[in-house]
Amino acid sequence: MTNETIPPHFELHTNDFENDFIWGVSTAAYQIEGGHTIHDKGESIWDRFVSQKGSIFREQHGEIACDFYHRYESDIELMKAMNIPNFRFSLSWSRLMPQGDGASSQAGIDFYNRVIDYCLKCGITPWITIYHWDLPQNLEDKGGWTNRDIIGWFEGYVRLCARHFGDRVKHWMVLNEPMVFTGAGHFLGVHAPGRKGLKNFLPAVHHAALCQSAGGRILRVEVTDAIIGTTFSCSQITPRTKTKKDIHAARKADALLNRLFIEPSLGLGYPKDIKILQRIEKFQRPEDAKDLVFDFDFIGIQNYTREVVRHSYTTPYLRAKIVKATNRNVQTTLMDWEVYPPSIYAMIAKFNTYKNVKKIIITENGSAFQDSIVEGKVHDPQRLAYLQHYLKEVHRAKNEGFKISGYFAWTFTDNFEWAEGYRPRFGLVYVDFKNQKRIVKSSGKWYSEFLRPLFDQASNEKKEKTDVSTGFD
Ligand code: IFM
Repeated sequence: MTNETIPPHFELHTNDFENDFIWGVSTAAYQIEGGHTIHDKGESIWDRFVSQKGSIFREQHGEIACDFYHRYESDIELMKAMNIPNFRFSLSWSRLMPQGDGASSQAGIDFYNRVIDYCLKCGITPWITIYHWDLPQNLEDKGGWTNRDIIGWFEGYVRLCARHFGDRVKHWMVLNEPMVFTGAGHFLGVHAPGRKGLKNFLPAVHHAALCQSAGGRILRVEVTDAIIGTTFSCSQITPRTKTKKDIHAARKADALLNRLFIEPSLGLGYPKDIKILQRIEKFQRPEDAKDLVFDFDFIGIQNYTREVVRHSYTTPYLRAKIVKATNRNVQTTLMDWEVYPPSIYAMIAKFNTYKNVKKIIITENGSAFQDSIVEGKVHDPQRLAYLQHYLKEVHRAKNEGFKISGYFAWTFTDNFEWAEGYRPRFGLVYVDFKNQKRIVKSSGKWYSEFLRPLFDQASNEKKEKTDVSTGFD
């Protein structure tokens, strides 16, 4: 690692954060594992969705993805070589329970046992997300998230995960970004399972919110020393103008994008700012108000950008519309998301205001830019600058005394970016999908150097060596 990639003005070090600040990388099962039909794995909604023509960029799919199923050892070794102390990954429900309920798969359980054990062998702490969007297709066929029975199915799945892995895994997250899998998957139809409209969205929201807390309660009972969180997507919302109409539109977008799932879990109910949300009442039972609540040990927030919002007569239900970043003459990533570092600070500040949020962890943050291999190396100055500038904002929040206690970069290796396929590369490590070769990008090298003091400190403390080592230049 040379200093060439670090701007001279960048003076942040891990010791500027508290000693117990958590650093890591995040991934998700469908995006990296591949092995989609191996052993007795069942079909998931993403396995099905990618096979529907026109759903995914160039008809790409996650059948092989990063082949993490077979390459987990070398990937975890690389993580270790990059001084990354915490690895957040999700479990595939249909790998563990092929039909979603009923019988479990021993091959699936064995796979995650191997991953967990290898992390621990390498001195890396595993952080598990129970559900990152890949519902078993068999459950979808019965209505999936729109069917209230999902609560029972989900509880069975959480119990299985906790009982098999809870002896070694102490850090758990129940759901990944429920707003995205309900919004994109059940309202817009652009993600699996491709359902559309309020009739799907509202019950999916309510059942996901109930599963969020139910999952937390099961983990609390099954893994008594677990640290339990859940994760939310969030973006700073800026009204396009100072007119009343735009400000009102921005408030509604904020309620939908940032508050919809956190507030019921804190006992505040669903945000009242959006009339149509009141229709959730139709799916509510008297006991739900208290069942929606769970005392999470931490809240994971996932921030990438901000949204500028304007009033719009033509947008059904919401009357609010996002002004595309590409129409605003700002720097954007390959996702057409604005690069706007103060957004992460604003989101930490926002979640910090909830009295009952005990700790906040950034469980995802990252960027997709065009990468190319030049003389065997991937130099990615834009991703590096993004990472550094966002980290500065996290540090600002920390300095101001907010309850922020960790940061996970999205993501370790380039992977399958859902409907966008493999085009947007978010990884700190480049993957050549033709031969599965990994190349640590400049941003990954920088993150690794940034984290090195933690690694040195940990090795000094432990005075113990594992037999695993992988070099990268
Ligand atoms: O790739 C996704 C991830 O699965 C969930 N959060 C946002 C990431 C980037 O779009």
